[in-house]
Amino acid sequence: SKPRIGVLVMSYGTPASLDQIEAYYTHIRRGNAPTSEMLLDLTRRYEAIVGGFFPLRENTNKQVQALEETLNRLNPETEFVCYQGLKHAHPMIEEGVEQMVKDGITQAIGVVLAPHYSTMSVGSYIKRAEATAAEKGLSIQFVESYHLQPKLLDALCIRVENALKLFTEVDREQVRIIFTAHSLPERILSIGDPYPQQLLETSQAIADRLNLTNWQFGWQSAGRTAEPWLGPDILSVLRTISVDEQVKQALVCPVGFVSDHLEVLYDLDIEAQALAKELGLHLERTAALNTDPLYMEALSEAIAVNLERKQ
Ligand code: FEC
Repeated sequence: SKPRIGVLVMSYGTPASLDQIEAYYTHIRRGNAPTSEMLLDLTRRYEAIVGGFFPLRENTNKQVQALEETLNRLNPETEFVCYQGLKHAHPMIEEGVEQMVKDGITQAIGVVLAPHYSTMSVGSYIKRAEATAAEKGLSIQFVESYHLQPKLLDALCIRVENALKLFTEVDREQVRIIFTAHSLPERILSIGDPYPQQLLETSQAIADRLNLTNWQFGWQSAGRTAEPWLGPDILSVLRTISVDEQVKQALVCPVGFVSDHLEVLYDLDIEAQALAKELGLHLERTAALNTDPLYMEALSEAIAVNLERKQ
């Protein structure tokens, strides 16, 4: 029979219902419960996003299912079985690994639904999966990043091209393109974390393929903590380009995210959009990848290459 490989598909996770927001937020804050003010603010943001609460859950479910189908279609000689492992919600990363073991999986690979490696993001997902796998005696390897995977770039380029068509009032050269990703605490720089570099490489690769010259990088969604986070933040970028550079059209392309969720639907579509309106800036954003077949193929190819390398 065919070899069977378990794939641990890891993603951020989102609450299951409004009354779960506090537990979710406490988990993100490593066991420290948020103040009632912080909780109210996060609840308000979830309530404001279009498409109802917590779209990330259904998007992740669909991505995991689509990835399993794609892997099995592209690799008919192997049986791939996908398992979810979420960072801050159930099924947690540890629960995903335990389920694999219960199902008799003996060979596994893990991948995160985020293309860029950082010790604080992908690295921490991997650490948790590795610890449980070691405890249970499961052999597992990981895709650490796939930020230059050709099909990922194809999918992102198509989205930039499509979004540029929304600016009918000017030539596309006049539209400032801002690639964004989730900010992280500045202290990642002192440990030589590859995250900022990988994000710039993805942005540059898209710009090169599409001959874009009018672009820059910005951070978004910095956490509400006392320490400094990587900047400039998208909101200050929008202010600067509008006030100091008289830019009137901008396109934001959140290359660090692969799904419609709070950080896209609130931080960009509501918060950044409100500021753009105030500034008189025509702001658009590229569509999220979600279950784009090209993204699913990019993930499948990154997994296949990693499996070959380790055999
Ligand atoms: O739609 C949803 O329900 C979830 C949206 C969501 C995504 C996401 C992705 C990333 N985060 C990353 C890092 C941090 C660090 C902290 C942090 C805090 C939050 C809070 C919420 C939240 N994150 Fe998140 N993140 C999402 C949601 N994130 C809510 C807490 C409230 C707030 O600050 O707004 C700070 C934690 C701390 O206190 O120490 C650090 C990174 C990503 C992108 C990569 C990935 O998906 O893993 C990095 C989606």
